[in-house]
Amino acid sequence: MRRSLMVPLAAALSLIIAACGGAPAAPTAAPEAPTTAPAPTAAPAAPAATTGRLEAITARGTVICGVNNNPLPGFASVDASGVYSGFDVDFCKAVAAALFDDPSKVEYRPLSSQDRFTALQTGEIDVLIRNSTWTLGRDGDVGLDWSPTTFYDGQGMMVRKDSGITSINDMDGATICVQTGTTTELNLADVFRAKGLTFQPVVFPDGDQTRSAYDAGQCDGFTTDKSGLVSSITLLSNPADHQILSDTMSKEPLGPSVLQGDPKWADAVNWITFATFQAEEYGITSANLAEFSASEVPEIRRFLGIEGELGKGVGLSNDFAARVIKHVGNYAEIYNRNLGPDTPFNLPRGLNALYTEGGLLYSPPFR
Ligand SMILES: N[C@@H](CCC(=O)N[C@@H](CS)C(=O)NCC(=O)O)C(=O)O
Repeated sequence: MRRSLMVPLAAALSLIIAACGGAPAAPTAAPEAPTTAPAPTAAPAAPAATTGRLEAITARGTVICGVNNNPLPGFASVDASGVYSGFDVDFCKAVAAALFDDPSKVEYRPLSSQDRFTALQTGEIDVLIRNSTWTLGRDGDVGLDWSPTTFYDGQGMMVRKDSGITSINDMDGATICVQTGTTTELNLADVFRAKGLTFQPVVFPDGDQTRSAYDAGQCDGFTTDKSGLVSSITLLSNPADHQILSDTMSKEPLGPSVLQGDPKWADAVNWITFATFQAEEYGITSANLAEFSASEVPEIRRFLGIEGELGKGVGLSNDFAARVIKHVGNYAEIYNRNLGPDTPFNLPRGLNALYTEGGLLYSPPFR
């Protein structure tokens, strides 16, 4: 019998869990597993954006970027002096670099999974770049527009190595720590139901609390995006005691989103994101940008804004791609800086490689 299954549920639910870096919190009483996917935010149908956000951001002089409110090392963290870093954060910087030729012109808004879409709906943030999955419901009912996927992910499951669990099929009757307001919660129910397995969700509104509860032995499994698991494992008391199962429970395409109804702003974010892919495809990096700037190749000249007025068409400067590369780098630089071989994560590119290298990253032409 797995250890947490031996803990009576009532006792488990009455445990007060010290959140890592947050206030102590008790888990929400585990609800019946959802069988249908509710709208992922409590907010009613979203208001359409008023147009003109790009102009408003330009006038403000900073872009307000929604990021994770809890440390997700590799994706978004803030240090003691308030400096943000991570893969998601670099895409916030890319937007600022494109708009202001200055990656520091970002106001970061830390957001929970529950609050993130409301922050777009109310206009509190300009863009959300917070390990958020593009789904039909969020595109439709929640009223967002999604930019190209910057990280193709899938939901995974972490368990203790000594649990004897080697696949989800071994988890019938398991207790599973999961965060509410996420696709994770919904997929978990779907996958276990489809497999004819039962489980007991132990639900938290906050990522730190979810991880801490698992770390404290309250659950047999901890489920979230595999990127989140790879990141979270580094925050556990004894990372070596845990493993991420090879099962992938869902598709989780993560990327920036904006409020629906402002196509100009959406276009700007889309093409800033594409610029990072295209720069990698061309082999243009922050280190060799100067050499490429002397290129006679027409498409390179167009891409870098040396010739033509392509940027202007989407409300950006013609050299917006060059600005992004100069300050933040191409996609490979962003990936390697935060998740690559020289980081604790050493995540293989996998689906996040360029289409030319067997992955899914593909930019439409800059012409
Ligand atoms: N990609 C999924 C999950 C995103 C998510 O919120 N993941 C958790 C676990 S990695 C998280 O970021 N938690 C931090 C927090 O909300 O405190 C989604 O968009 O719903």
